[in-house]
Amino acid sequence: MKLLKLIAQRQEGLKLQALEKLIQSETIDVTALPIGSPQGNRHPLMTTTEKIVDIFSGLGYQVAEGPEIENDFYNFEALNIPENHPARDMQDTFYLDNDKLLRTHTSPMQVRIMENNRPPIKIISPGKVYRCDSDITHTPMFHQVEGLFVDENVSFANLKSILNNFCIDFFKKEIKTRFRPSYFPFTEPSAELDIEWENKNGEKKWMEVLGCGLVNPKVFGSVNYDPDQYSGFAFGMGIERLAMIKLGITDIRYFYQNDLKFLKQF
Ligand code: 2U9
Repeated sequence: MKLLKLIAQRQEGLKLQALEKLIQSETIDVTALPIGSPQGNRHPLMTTTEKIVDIFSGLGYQVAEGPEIENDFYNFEALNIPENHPARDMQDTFYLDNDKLLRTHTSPMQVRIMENNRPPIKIISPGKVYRCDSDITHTPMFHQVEGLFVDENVSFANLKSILNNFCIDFFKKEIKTRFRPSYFPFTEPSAELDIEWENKNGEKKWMEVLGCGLVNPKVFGSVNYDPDQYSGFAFGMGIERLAMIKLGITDIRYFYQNDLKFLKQF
């Protein structure tokens, strides 16, 4: 009798053990990643923009973003680009009607900020811009970051120092830079910044990286700043161009084709 009881108890125990094992093996981890599904990664234009914004944020620049549809005043007039200037040509600008257009640079946002604030102004403006242009280094839409610093006694030396440090931080090397005289209606004097960069064959070449200059006093006139009291510097860079130099990409169109073989390399 005692033996039968012990066998029954043991059988009950084994059944419970088997049930426990079954429950364990059927547990579903709802947080587990599906086996073998491809993982995404950040787009190289995204990481490049973030790196640039990070560098300038660390120097106290505020990010200012704004509308992609602009009007003639903010995109051209306020920036000393007069009515008959070639940049306004129908071939370059996408007009929506007589006054509305797709912004050709992010500068209009900086005009809006100046209009509503007094110096010191220290902003960077990242975003999409549009120009009627298409080949291996140009697309009708591309991305820019522009910067603006306005205060009393801002000099070209301040601009050179900020941009030299930016290049060292962005390209992660002690690289050589040079400033070449240039022309933009919204800056005077104006310059382009080149870096010395080694191409795939190991040859050193000067590569144009960005444009810059001291804010043209006429631009201060458009926002009622006294050009005798304030000065400022501004710069603008194409993000696709910087990403192409840094990552060794030869055709701008790769950025927009969503080809995983391209995107997975970064
Ligand atoms: C204000 C006043 C001045 C912004 C600037 C450049 C020089 C420049 C180009 C770089 C490559 C455009 O993307 S690109 O084709 N930009 O060279 N941009 S100075 O100057 C400003 C901006 C705002 C109120």
